[in-house]
Amino acid sequence: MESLVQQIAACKAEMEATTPDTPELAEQFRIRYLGTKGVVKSIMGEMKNVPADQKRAFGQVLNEFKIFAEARYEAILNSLTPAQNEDHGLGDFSLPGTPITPGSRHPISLVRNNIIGIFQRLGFAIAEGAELEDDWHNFTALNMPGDHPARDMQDTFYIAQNPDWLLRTHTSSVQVREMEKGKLPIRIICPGRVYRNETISARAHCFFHQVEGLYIAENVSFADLKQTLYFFVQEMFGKTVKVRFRPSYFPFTEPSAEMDISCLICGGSGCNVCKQTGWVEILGCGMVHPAVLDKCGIDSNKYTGFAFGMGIERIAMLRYQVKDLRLFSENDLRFLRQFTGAL
Ligand code: 2NM
Repeated sequence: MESLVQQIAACKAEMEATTPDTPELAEQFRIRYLGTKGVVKSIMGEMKNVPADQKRAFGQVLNEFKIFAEARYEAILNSLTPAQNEDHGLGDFSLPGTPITPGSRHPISLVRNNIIGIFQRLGFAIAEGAELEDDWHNFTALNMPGDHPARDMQDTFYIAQNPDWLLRTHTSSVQVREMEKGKLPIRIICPGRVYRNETISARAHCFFHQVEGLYIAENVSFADLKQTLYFFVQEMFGKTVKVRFRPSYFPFTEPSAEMDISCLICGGSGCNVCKQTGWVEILGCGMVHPAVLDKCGIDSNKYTGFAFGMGIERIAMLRYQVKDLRLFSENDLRFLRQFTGAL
């Protein structure tokens, strides 16, 4: 123990006498005294040879020595000039950083969240699924067999390795999967990206975003469909909005309809947004076709349901008066920054 105390004293003196004046020398100092194979560690290792009755006292000496060594190293670092200490050829680290401007939600996300929120308040749950689908869930289960003309209108992208696989053309495929689970009633809202093989223009793209809804239970009627969608547009566009339903056709619903709202721009008097009609189309809807229910394993004698689908881009274009759909997928910050704080 006596010799160890002497060793420590000598080591302290040595440390005080060394004055490394470059970062490299300071690092050498650290390695020699404080490194994993350094002097401090090796003297610490002597603890095991100290007689039991002296361990306590020696422990204190050792601890004080370690603190001394660390303080000495700290002092050496501080004595280096700021440039030596901080500039590793990368500039002056004491300068303020480049500010990072906070981002904002994408307008499609804003509108999607808004739509989802309204239906959630009506008791709809969110259901999501894969963008890569098989023929059955995207087409056949929805009353669109291989030779159906509606397939031309929803031409999509097929996967070369397996002709049964494709990029979904609507989120109805998620609804088919929910129906197949067989748990009723079903009240779901399905947001997501969908694909169509279209020539790209200001009004069409090879992908867009959709929200589809589905409600299946006993005694669900077309009146339920109309009232639900009327509530939705009042929440979305304000209480003064008017609606109209026009008969339409979808293979998966019967009857089917298209819903228009009174033009938000001119209030119905006629402008170029509504093409002088006073009305703008916002979604398609209908009563789920009994053949679709049966294909999905639901007893069409017991259950009825309604479904609807809308394009988020379309609603966002109306809400923000965006004239070209391509702006939503170009990632131009001059466009996207305009939605900071929107909604
Ligand atoms: C629409 C319009 C009308 C629809 C139908 C179904 C399902 F799975 F229940 F058959 N899902 N979505 C539907 C009905 C979608 O979009 C314009």
